[in-house]
Amino acid sequence: MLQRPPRVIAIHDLSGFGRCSLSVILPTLSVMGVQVCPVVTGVLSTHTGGLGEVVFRDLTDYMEPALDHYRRLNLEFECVYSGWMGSAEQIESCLDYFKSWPDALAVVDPVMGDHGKPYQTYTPDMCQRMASLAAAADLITPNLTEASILLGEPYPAAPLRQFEAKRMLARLSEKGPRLVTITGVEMADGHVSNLGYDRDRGEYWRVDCNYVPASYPGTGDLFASVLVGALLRGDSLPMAIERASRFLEIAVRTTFSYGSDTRYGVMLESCLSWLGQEHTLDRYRLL
Ligand code: PXL
Repeated sequence: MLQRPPRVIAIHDLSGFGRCSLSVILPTLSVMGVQVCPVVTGVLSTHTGGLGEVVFRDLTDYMEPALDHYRRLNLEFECVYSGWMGSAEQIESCLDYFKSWPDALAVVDPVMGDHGKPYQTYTPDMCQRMASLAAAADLITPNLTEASILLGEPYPAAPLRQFEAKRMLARLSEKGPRLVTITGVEMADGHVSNLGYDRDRGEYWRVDCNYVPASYPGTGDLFASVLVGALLRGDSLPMAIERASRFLEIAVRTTFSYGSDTRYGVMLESCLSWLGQEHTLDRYRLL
C-alpha cells in the first residue's frame, strides 16, 4: 500500500493568464490528493487562443537535465502525464520520461487543436511526433479534433453514430494505448458526449454532457487532470470519465452564468471544492 499521496510528473507549459495547462492542472490534482511534480515545457504570458501576441520562453533544454536529476534522486512516480508541447524535441523528451518510469501510468493528452483545426503553433511534424508519443501511452485523452489528427483523417462532417464512435475509439487504441477517451463528441442521437474505451475489458463507455453554447480554453486540460486524479485514486474508467465530465459541466455552467470573456477560461476557483467531496456517480452508460 502507498504510504503517501500518488505522485505524477506533469509535463506541460505554464500559461500565466487564461486558466489552462499547469495553472489549472496543479490545483486540480492537488485538491484530489495527488502530488504533482511539474516539468515545464515553456512559459507563456497567456494561452495561444486569441489573446494577442503571446510572450513565450521555450524550455526544451530544461527537460532532459531535469529528468537526469529526478533519476539521480531515485524518485518513484505512479504516473507521467504530458500535454501542450512547444517544440518537436520536447515530444521526444517525453518519451524519455515514459521510459524512465516504465511502471507508471503513461498519459498523453495530445494537445494539438480544437474545433476541427490544429492550434497555430502545431506544425504537421509536431502532429506526427505527437502521434508517436500517443502510441507509447497507456491512456490518451484527445478531443474529437485531436482524435482525427491522430488517425490522419478529416474532422467528421456529421455527428457520429454509435458504431462510428466505437470504431474511432478502437482504432486509436490499436495504435498503442489500452485506454482511450475522446471528449466533446457530437453523437447522432443529439447528445454531446465524452467517450471511453478499455481494450483489456473490451468495454465502451459514454457520459452525456449538458450542452452550453460557449467554449472555453483549458477545459481539455481540466478533463484530463480530473481523469488522471480519479484513476490514481482508484476510480474505474467510466467513473473517472463521469467525475471529469460532471466537474467540467459545473465549471462551464458556472462561468457561462456570469457571461465572462470566454478567452479567460472557466471559473475554476469557484468550483474546485467539488472535487474534494464524495459524489455518487451513476450517469455513465455503456456505448
Ligand atoms: O489548453 C491547451 C493549451 C495549453 N497550453 C497553451 C495553449 C493551449 C490551448 O490553446 O495555447 C499554451
